[in-house]
Amino acid sequence: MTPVVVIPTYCEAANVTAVLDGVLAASPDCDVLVVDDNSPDGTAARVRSHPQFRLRVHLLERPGKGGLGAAYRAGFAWALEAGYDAVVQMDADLSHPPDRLPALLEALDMADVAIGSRYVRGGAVRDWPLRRRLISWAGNVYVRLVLGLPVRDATAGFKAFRREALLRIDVLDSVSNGYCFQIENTWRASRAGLAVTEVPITFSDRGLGESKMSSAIVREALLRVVVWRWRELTGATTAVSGPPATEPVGRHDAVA
Ligand SMILES: Nc1nc2c(ncn2[C@@H]2O[C@H](COP(=O)(O)OP(=O)(O)OP(=O)(O)O)[C@@H](O)[C@H]2O)c(=O)[nH]1
Ligand SMILES: [Mg+2]
Repeated sequence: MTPVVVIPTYCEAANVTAVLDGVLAASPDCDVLVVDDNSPDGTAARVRSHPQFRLRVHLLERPGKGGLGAAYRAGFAWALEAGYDAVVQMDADLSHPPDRLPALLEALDMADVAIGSRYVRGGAVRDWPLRRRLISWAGNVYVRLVLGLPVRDATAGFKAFRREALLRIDVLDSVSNGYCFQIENTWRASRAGLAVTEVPITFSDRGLGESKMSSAIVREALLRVVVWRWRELTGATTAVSGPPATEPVGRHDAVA
């Protein structure tokens, strides 16, 4: 299985080289795709100057800041087109530990989607002030209750998908822009009946650079979650088309 790690960046010049080095060292089979939205701080130039550029490190440049969801959709489309069997999504700010990549990818032997989870046994959050912890905890409770998701970390952003899983959840048709994108795909995977597993990770606060989190991003998530549930209850929509899967969609490949 050849995996690719998709990393969206906006003004991550201070972090991007370290995250690339971390990923390449942690998982010798992995390629990396950075999706940069014309960062004014020269993030793309740092990627181009990486010794593995055009070998294991690739760069997709977009004309301007279009949101995390749109960047991931562009990156996933590139990865699917390129034929990768597994796709990992990961932040560039070193909040997601590259050394958990092998565990995440290994989990895809038995599951369609593997979530790097802060809230299962063995998972943790490091360096976050109490206020951030409470917001994250409350956000998770809200999402899990409203959408009824059977996972502990419903807002996680460090995830691995089997190729078939991305196709199954119609990921390119997802609609969220901000961090709601994370929730949307977990919801789509759950509703499609995919096998979703959680792998413990220790999440660290970003050390360098600025957060892109905003009240608009939080509002988008609060609102969309309620609208999705409302539409489900009124029969107006389902997350994905087609019947639910009864076993991991990629399982046969995994054991073959
Ligand atoms: N390409 C692209 N990347 C983005 C955009 N917004 C955020 N990102 C990247 O998405 C990842 C997550 O963004 P963060 O600002 O760390 O947001 P967060 O992790 O939800 O919030 P913090 O906990 O405050 O760090 C980082 O790698 C960002 O550089 C965007 O509009 N375009
Ligand atoms: Mg972050």
